[in-house]
Amino acid sequence: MTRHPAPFVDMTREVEESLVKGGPVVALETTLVAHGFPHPVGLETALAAEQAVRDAGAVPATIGLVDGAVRVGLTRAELERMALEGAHKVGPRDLAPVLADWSLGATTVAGTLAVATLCGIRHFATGGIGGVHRGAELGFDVSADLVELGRSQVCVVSSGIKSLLDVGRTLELLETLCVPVVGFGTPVLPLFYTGESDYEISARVDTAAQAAALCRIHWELDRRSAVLIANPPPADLALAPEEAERLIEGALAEAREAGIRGQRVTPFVLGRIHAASGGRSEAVNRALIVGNAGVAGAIAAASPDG
Ligand code: PSU
Ligand code: MN
Repeated sequence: MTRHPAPFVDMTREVEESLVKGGPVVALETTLVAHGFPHPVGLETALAAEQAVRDAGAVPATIGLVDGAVRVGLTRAELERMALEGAHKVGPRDLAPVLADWSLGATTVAGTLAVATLCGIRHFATGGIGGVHRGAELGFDVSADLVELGRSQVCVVSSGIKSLLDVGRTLELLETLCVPVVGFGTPVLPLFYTGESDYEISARVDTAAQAAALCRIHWELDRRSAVLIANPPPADLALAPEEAERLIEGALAEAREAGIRGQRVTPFVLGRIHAASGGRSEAVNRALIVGNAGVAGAIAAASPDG
């Protein structure tokens, strides 16, 4: 590990070298490792995502908080700790508190974007972004992912918006926050477990090179926001829309009954859906994360300055 100029940030040599040379680097988050899957699926998914980034010709930078430092590029042993030790779920507001008490922290999309920006990393892959939760007009549960997407110059590859959210309102807020939502080989918004939806999106690209060009133009126009690349889940594993909705409704009802609130909502609901679908939602979730990592790697590799 070498000490990065930003305080509290440790980068692996590999990541630092690639960044210094303007090479392709893809940030990966750890909340999905620690809270998105039962063990050992989270760990396996993280390792497969890193490999997909490498296969596409880029360097993976999996981010988490370990022993008072932000680590950019985790070792396998650290990833294992993330998956096993009940790491804190770390959004942007949690970075300082978790660093201050030296606990283990798994960064969300928002937390990871904050770190990527600090380090000058321009590409990032996840499963599905957070957004406006259903019922947020009463409960105010709107993910900090949206705030950071609105102010991070990062190309974010996800399988659209998690359909357990209020997708329409999330799209509205993304527009308000000046974030282009770009279909990757699709004219409609993928909904995480399903590739199809009735939501149209503002733009479409069909290749990594086109995505890279679009991002470059967005930032050359001095736009300070992210570009969201919406990549559908693999068709052979995707769930039927009606089935996905039924699973989501069931899991949200369970969450309400159990009084689950705040940061625990998303992990709880994903877990209940995995259980109720007999593992099929888990299989598509895992595959889409790895697919998104590959697409982010290809876009990074097609970008002139990583
Ligand atoms: N994508 C997945 N599984 C996940 C997540 C994304 O396939 O668990 C995580 C991301 O870290 C995202 C978080 O930031 O869910 C959203 O949490 P919340 O709704 O509490 O902001
Ligand atoms: Mn929330």
